[in-house]
Amino acid sequence: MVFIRVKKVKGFDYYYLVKSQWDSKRKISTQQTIKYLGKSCDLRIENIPPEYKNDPKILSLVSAVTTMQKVPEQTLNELRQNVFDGLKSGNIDSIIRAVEDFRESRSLSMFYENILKPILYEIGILWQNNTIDVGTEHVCSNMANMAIHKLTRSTKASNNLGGILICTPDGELHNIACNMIESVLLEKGFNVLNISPSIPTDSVIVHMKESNPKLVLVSVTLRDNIGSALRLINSLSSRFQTPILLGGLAINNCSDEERKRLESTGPNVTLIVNSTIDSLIKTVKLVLKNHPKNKKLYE
Ligand code: B12
Repeated sequence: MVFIRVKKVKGFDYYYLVKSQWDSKRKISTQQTIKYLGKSCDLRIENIPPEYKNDPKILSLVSAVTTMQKVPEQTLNELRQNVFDGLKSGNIDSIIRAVEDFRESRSLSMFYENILKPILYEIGILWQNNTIDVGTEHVCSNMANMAIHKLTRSTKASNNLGGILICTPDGELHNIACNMIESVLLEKGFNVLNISPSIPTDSVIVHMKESNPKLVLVSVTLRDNIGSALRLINSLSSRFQTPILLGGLAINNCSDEERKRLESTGPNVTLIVNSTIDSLIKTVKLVLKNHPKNKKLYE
């Protein structure tokens, strides 16, 4: 599997093209840097070695980054500042006003990926440094969820597109990413059941039985919840053959050993590392297309 790894140094993103391989002798997965791609603002498709240029995940990231490169950094920073101010002051109308133009000329997923996500990451740093208090962090995250809700224009779901169940492991209260992913999937006409955040594994099983989804997305944010995620996917994959995609901050940052343990729970479990929402949507379509019941629908 080839993917682009992001390293943040002094506020700038640097990209590396990385290959993840399973070493069957040592029983670990190893990661080898294929190429250093430089600063995100310098990323070009020409920098990608020819053999990886058609990889959907790589294409999607390069396309998202290069489209954003066309928006002047100053415009992006002003928008981020407006949205951040709206989140802190609880002014939902100002957030929606600030976003509408961007959303029309770009896309909702780009707003989430390039504006809202970096603000939330920044909020995490400010909270960690005690620059903002917990109350402000809560106001911001509640407002982020409200904005996502207001921005979601669901397209009439075709009953055949989906259904997708989104959940987090027991104990995981972070669900803004789940709501963003749900929002984009709804906009694209998928049937989605978002049962995040934290519910007991038994409840997830009940919902699986009731809704019979064709795909499950599990989002894990806290490092401490890797164990809980492991128990959840173990339990799901021993009962259902439904494909499970596992992602989120904790998955992006987990060790090779943890990754291997998660992946070895079952053949239907796939870890998605550092993917954008757009490339996740492509993966979702691909998984659903390969689902025996859907072959005709997605051809
Ligand atoms: C908002 C927030 C909260 C809110 C959450 C509200 C809510 N409804 O979600 C509240 C206040 C509840 C909270 C609580 C806590 N939090 Co908090 N929180 C955050 C914050 C600021 C933003 C999270 C967020 O929404 N990010 C934006 C989303 C869009 O990014 P993302 O999750 O990475 O998702 C992207 C990808 O990862 C991917 N993705 C996500 N899910 C999936 C799933 C699949 C299948 C795929 C393919 C991809 C994918 O797609 C998304 C878009 O690109 C982060 C800071 C940060 N860096 O994220 C801290 C942070 C996550 N929290 C942290 C901590 C420590 C806590 C607490 C333990 C604090 C405490 N002492 O109480 C509690 C734990 C609560 C719990 N049991 O879960 C730490 C985690 C550190 C760690 N190593 O695990 C962080 C990183 C802050 C920090 N800098 O230290 N938090």
